[in-house]
Amino acid sequence: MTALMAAGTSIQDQAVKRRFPAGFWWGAATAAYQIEGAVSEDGRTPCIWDTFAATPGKVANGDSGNPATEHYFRYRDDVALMAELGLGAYRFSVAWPRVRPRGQQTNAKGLAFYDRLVDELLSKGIRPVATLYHWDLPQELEDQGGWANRETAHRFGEYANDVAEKLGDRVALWNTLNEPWCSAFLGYGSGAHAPGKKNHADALKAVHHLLLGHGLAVQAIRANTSQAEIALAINAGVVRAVSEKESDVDAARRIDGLLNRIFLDPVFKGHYPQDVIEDTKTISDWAHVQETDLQIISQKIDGLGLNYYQPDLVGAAEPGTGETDGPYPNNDKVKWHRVSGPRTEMDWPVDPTGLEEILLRVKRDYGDIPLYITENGAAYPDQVVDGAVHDNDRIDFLNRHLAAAHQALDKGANLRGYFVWSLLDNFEWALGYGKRFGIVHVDYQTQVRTLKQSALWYRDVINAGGITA
Ligand code: IFM
Repeated sequence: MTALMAAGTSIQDQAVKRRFPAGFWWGAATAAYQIEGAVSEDGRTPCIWDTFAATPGKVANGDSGNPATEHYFRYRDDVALMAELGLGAYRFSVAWPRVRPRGQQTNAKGLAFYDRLVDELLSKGIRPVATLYHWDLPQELEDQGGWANRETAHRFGEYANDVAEKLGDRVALWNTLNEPWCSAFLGYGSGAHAPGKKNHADALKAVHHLLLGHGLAVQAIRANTSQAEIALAINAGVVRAVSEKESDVDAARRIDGLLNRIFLDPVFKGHYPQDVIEDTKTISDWAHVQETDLQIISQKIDGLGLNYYQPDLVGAAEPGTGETDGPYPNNDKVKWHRVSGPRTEMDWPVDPTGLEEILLRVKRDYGDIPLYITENGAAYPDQVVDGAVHDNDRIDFLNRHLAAAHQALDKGANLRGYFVWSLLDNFEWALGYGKRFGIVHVDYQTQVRTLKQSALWYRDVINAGGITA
């Protein structure tokens, strides 16, 4: 028996009240820029987050993705931890600037890292789930217009081809994009994320070019493997109106359009939602959408990843009182309201009902697509005390969300797997290292990893195949 097993709180003996289907994928997720560090290793060149983080005032404490958790050097130990927890799947992202430094030719050394990682995972019986774009656009491509430039979609397709050629025989599930909403609306709308641009017309172009890149990547992956399952991961959410007043309901429709349907409709229905086009016509003429693009975007995929954290509660803004510099075009028409109840350290409300709702909504509106919860988790102010991290809030958060996911399964959602965000504490983008999402604590001075109680709890959930409440 390992020390880890001795320390865990076994739930196998207790009655499992909510059992997940046999073959359910129990996983954890990370992203390259948030954990790898090694930003100049083996030919990697800067991405937009290196540049953004080096710009004073953009990231809390002046933090950057270097050295993060040094996963690039410590991946073997990290995979050993995953194996000890009993993970059945690991969702990581591939760093575009490692594989194609400066966005140009393929870099064999960069690809070799993911080759080693995938083999290491397989040697421990863990399914590799690869995300191709988790926000680390090579800086040179941004200098040519980034996602507001159609060419970036083509560069993405070429990069996807490199990765699929190398890993296509072993990756179990591909996510082309992670949360394109963030890339487009935080990157080019509010500017809170890299590249820090504030131009809503460009944000809408970015949406389209990200989706086009998704479609081109699907083609590239299919060309390299016959066995791959392909999906994309979106931060779909539930948008609730603060009252039944027509104007509040309309505000919820507007935000639902720009958060959910602007991505889901093109991918699963082959067109953009008409109301979104109408809502944004003063900002964009949508001339960037070319005739055959939607055929490429709506190619059949095999699943959908949903990253769920919190619902939105919105209403109409009184004229002149709304925010003008938020992520959304016409943001000033909508007012955000505070959801009551407990909150995480991100100040995000804890509301698992939204997870059940979004899983069932996708089935109702888009069909019986295999679904994966590709991210779900919470930041809390964890501390190591006598070698342990008692993160009971996180255990409660995860437990309640798994219960909601189970409820959705009971009601017919085609849910195949669940990935905790995150395996390790990591670089939380503009908030730096201050927010800890990991089930494994990382001491950034020493790089020592400590399994939090939530990791031990999750190990037991995986062993038992379900939760007790
Ligand atoms: O850390 C991020 C991740 O990169 C994308 N989804 C949300 C997480 C928490 O903010």
